[in-house]
Amino acid sequence: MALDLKKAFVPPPYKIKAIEPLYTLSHAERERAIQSAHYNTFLLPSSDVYMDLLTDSGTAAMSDYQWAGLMMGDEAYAGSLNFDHLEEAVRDVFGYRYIVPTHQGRGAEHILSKILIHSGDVIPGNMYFTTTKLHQELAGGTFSDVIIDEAHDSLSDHPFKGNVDLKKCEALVQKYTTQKIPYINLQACVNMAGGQPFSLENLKALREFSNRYQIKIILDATRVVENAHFIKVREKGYEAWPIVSIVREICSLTDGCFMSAKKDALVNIGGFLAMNDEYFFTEAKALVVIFEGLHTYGGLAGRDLEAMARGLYEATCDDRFVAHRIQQVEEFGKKLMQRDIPIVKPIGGHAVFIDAKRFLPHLSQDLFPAQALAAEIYVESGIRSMERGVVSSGRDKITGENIYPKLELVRLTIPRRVYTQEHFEYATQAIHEVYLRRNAIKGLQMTFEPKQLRFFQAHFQPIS
Ligand code: PM9
Repeated sequence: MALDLKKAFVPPPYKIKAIEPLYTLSHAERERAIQSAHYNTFLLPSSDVYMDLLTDSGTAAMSDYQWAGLMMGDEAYAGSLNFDHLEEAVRDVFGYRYIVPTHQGRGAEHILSKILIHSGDVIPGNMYFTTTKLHQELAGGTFSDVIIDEAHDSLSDHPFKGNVDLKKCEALVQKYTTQKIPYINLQACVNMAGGQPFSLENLKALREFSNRYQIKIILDATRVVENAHFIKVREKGYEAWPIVSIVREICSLTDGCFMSAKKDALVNIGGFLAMNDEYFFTEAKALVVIFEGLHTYGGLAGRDLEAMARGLYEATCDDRFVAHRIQQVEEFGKKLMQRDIPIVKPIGGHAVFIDAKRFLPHLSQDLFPAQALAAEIYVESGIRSMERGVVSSGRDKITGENIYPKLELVRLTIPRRVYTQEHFEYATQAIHEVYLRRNAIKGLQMTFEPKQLRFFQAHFQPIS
């Protein structure tokens, strides 16, 4: 039976071979646990968590084929066979000529930023991502948001909220000149916007723009497979294209990419930079050896490279994988909507995002409503989620003031191939319980703030 991904219910293209037991703390124990974690879900021990929706990063269940690949690790310091496999996979799936492995995505961001960004540069991007923006700033650059306005509106159901607004790019060129814009950072399935894709039509227009001004496009390929799926089901003309061909088409319109392989490449650790330009490759090889490891392992074990190579093929060569994954996320989002829980629309690729401003309208943003809501959901259910709002946005690097983003969200992130519909039924009921008592939820104040990426380690306490 040919699979019509637009119409068909896509059953899981896998079955469960090994399980990991989950434990449940009592309500009183969870109250104590979140207090000890300073109301920051990142600081909870995972043994205190029933269902972990903190992130889809490094949390996928690997296949038996990937686990078997671990036994094939060639742990030679130099020239590991597994590097050849990874290089071949990246060439096959993405089409870039050169690859430099890194321990994870931010290792690649670090090297990329050091090579391409000079002090005073401006880097346009379709919404910021926390680690990406920080590396741009550490290299002396400034991020500038060029995503379409709809992306900042949780109620807009634009099908491609990850699109770049070319007028915003043009304005940057006029203001700063092309000399100050080393590249455009194009993120697939924009994380902070709710996992929203860009369209190929938009990318083609961006390519014309960047050709005209001789500005590179660097793809953040972390969730490019999910973006390709949305193109397949939402953009006219691509319905019959295999996912792998759409991924290739996306990559062919860019000059290189960085990837956190911990997401769409289905591994627990890993990342890479890939490009066609030999000079860029040579520079990246020179830096990776300083910060990550030799250019044929980049801080990873041979077995990690093998799992990554196999994961890249698995994620892209059977269209049912990503179709089922996105369907699972969508069904969860629909269940929440049926119970009137306000979420970002359209439902994204890797997560369902609760709109904390609409969930807790009585809390102003300086009381960290999304942080407070994530803590409440944990206490109610043992489900761990994550704040994606004012805490994640951090402070303006010049004024030092808090940045108040339009989107104040709690991210319920779905690990790949890990949870079943019953888990999501449980999560829906639990979040509904929190919704019913939402008016009694109090805000938080921050009691400890790390200098960088504060959301990971900040401390909070309830306001009295
Ligand atoms: N993303 C996530 O949970 C993990 C860190 S933030 C909690 O969403 C994009 C689009 C990402 C991303 C990580 C990175 C960095 C780059 N781009 O975490 O260093 O979503 O592998 O990748 C996380 P690494």
